[in-house]
Amino acid sequence: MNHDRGVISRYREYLPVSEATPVVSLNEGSTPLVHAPRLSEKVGRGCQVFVKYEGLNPTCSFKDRGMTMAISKAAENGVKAVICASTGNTSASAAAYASRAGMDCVVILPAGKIAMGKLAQALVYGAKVVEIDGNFDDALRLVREIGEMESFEVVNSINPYRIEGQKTAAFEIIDVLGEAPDFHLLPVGNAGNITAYWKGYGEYHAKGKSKRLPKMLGFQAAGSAPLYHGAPVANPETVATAIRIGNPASWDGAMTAIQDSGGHLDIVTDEEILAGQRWLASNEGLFIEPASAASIAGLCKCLEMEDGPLAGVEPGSTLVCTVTGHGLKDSDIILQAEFPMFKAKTDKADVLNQLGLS
Ligand code: AN7
Repeated sequence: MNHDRGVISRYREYLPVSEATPVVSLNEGSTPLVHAPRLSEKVGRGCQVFVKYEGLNPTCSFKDRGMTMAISKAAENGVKAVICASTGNTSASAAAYASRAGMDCVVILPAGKIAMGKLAQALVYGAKVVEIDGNFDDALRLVREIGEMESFEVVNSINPYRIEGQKTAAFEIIDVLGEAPDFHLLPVGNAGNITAYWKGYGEYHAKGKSKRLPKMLGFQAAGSAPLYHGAPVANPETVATAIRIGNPASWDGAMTAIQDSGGHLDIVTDEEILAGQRWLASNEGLFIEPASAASIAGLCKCLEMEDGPLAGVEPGSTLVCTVTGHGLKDSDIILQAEFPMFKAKTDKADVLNQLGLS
């Protein structure tokens, strides 16, 4: 049976696939571009903000777009085993698509720094999980070394097929809006996604599918901001474990996207990230993981800046924030925080009393 859904089947003519490529897909992509009325109000001037909700992919992050390409090409090349380093989401996605393709999957993870939901995913999909006493950058270095052995195909974003698949998110946005947004905001970790979006916007523009290119605004966590500081960070730290990365693989791609688009690179603190996460959940009904909230926190920060990239934003502009992963992947971070809860006896009067309604 022909698989008629997923990003390869829908964007085949823009991707390096052929009849000989066995498509390994879990119907990724086609994620909602959700209008955000309260965020739009915050921006003001009749601007419209949309949220590209990538947590609704099959493994609940944007990584599935690139992974369908990487695993399909690996299958075409007769690969039997794949390997990746990960802060969590890449490993969940690689494990799922490898299982679908009947391949072995090894994932190398920084011990104790992976959100529980992501670790559970890698395990249940059947990956061999190796925890190391090091960070993501150490894990990626190991993967590069092991990947030189013929028996493993590396499916980190140093694998160019990953970027190819991920660029389809930009296509979807233009397909829905009928034009590219004026601004595109997203979190930056290993920097593959911002590189991929810029490639996607460029390719659709060249085909005449859009008249303009967006300004790309990238946001790193303040404690893990090598691009912002212009040098690798030896010991990156942030509550947003997905972007706890000190030496991004797609460094040049990210800087090109920001410079060529006339965009902006900035940092957001852990407090701003967590506030952005809660704000989006409690005001727009969208639960996203902390790393994803870097784009929301970044938008809020830019709105406060007097001469930032959104100062004097043209009335009626369109802004898209990519939110990269689902909030349920890291529910611990919510449950550890101090949200008020009520305890009551199994008794109507007491429930109302505890709620202050009696
Ligand atoms: C939710 O899974 O690097 O800048 O190993 O999981 O393309 O790296 C994850 C990255 C943003 C950053 N949001 O994207 C991994 C990994 C979420 C993420 C990013 C990641 P890139």
